[in-house]
Amino acid sequence: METQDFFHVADAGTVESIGPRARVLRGFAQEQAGELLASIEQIVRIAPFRHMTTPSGYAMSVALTNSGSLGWTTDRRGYRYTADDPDSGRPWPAMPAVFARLASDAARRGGFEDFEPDACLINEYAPGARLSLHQDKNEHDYGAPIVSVSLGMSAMFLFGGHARSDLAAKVPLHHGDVVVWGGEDRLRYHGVMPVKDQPHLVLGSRRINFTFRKAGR
Ligand code: MD6
Ligand code: FE
Repeated sequence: METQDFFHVADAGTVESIGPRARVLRGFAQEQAGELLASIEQIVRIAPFRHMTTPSGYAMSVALTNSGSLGWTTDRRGYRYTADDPDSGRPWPAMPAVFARLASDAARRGGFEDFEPDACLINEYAPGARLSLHQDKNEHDYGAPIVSVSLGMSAMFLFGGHARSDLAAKVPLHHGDVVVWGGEDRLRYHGVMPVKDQPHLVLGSRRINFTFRKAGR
């Protein structure tokens, strides 16, 4: 047992509704965390974390990489999914079976059957890194949900509405928590507040988040 998780053990297994079709599955990925981190180590050997540039010319404070047949990227030309890592010109590393199974199991628990992700975006946060309010709308089909897994340091997730100016709920996410959303909530604005430096016993001063999507056809 990790001491920082001690305070979250009580809620492991509980499900919180943050929208009609949006759920936080507390601790859902806790048992698999070690396996997930070992897989990430393999992935970043092939496709290292990097700070991508947004279309407006800023370097993202979050570092990212991908696994799966499609990977999300951004540069001066815009946001898109690509089959190849633009840094290496080679395909993104395959999605490990353990990832795909976790995503599908979590989706079912969150009310979405038959989720088969083809993309896993992996975000790495150092203290101070943040993600401004955005919609996930580069995917081909909004019928599939998104499954988001948090590991390492805790973060305050912002869950807004369908307009950027809508008031956003603050949802703390801890090591092992999984968020599932889709349906009428699929395009809600969301983001992450600057991550505070409260080191995690396994990951230290890092937060890792992966979001699973069905990006292609
Ligand atoms: C993060 N997550 O938690 C960033 N997007 O680090 C996302 O942007 C996100 O958690 C769509 C669905 C769930 C998410
Ligand atoms: Fe997102």
